[in-house]
Amino acid sequence: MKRSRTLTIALAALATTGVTVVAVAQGLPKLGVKKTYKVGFAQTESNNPWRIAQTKSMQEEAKRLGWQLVYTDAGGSAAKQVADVNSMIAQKVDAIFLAPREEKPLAAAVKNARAAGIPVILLDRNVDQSLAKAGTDYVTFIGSDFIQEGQRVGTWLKANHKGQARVIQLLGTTGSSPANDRRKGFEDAVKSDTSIKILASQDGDFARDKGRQVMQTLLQAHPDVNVVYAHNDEMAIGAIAALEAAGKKPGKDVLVMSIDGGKEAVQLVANGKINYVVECNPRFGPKAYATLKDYAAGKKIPAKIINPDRDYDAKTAKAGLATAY
Ligand code: GYE
Repeated sequence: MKRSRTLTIALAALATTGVTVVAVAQGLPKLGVKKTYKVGFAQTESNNPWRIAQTKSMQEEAKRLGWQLVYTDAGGSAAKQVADVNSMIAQKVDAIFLAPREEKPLAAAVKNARAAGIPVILLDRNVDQSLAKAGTDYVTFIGSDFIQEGQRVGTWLKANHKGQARVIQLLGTTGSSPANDRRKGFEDAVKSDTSIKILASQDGDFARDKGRQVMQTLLQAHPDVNVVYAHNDEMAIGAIAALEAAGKKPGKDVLVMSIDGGKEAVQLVANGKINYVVECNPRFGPKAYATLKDYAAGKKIPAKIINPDRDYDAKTAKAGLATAY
């Protein structure tokens, strides 16, 4: 390693005092080119088809490549996911793929891995950009543009609602990047339209039954709701159950919009109970490992790699069903 003259003098001076000097890494940990790798995938939870499809894609591609995959499931706990990453570090994996449950707590896990010399690639969710940065703390983020997803829902609503739109927004997990960004994109898109009013926005944790419960409660406070925007399919499906239990017709009395585009939701679009879905593709495997290989080969990796996403409405849902995950 080439050191500056000043640094060499400073190190020599410190050595005489008996202080041990640990070199602090600048930039990302290196990764050598190898035939196979042992990599970690720290999943956030497995309670919905989106997560299951993502895990399957990561496992299948590792198998196809002949790589060893250390898989953990944090079961919906950010603290467990931090511990999972630490255990991967202890097992000396070559690299870590992380789907960070929440933006802030998982930034610390990214930094732990970096300090241990293990490169991290973020999958599907991001970390707080003021705490950890692409190109320094982690290699890149691979996933959808969540702000754009929210904007697409807002734009669709502006073009398709009739009269006054009274919206209930079911938010994804508090502190997660898709919840923050899907809200921002949507609210920015509808802000200028005075015929759209957001009655309430509440956390449904990206989960079906939580979405149902939250919708049931909000329906009592806002019986005049005529639009539901759910940050994922699961909460939309939960909301549909609550609407039907209250005697309303989802898709007709109440417009329903969501994000993800799983088969069940796309089928509901075809059946007319959901009006509009923006896809968020969970099939990360091939792109994730190809990106790691590029990184090992010394190629320049962009700070973000954005997946292209389709959308589904009454006209396109049937045709899209076959390829929806
Ligand atoms: O929409 C949801 C999942 O982070 C993009 O998390 C992902 C979201 C996805 O649990 O269904």
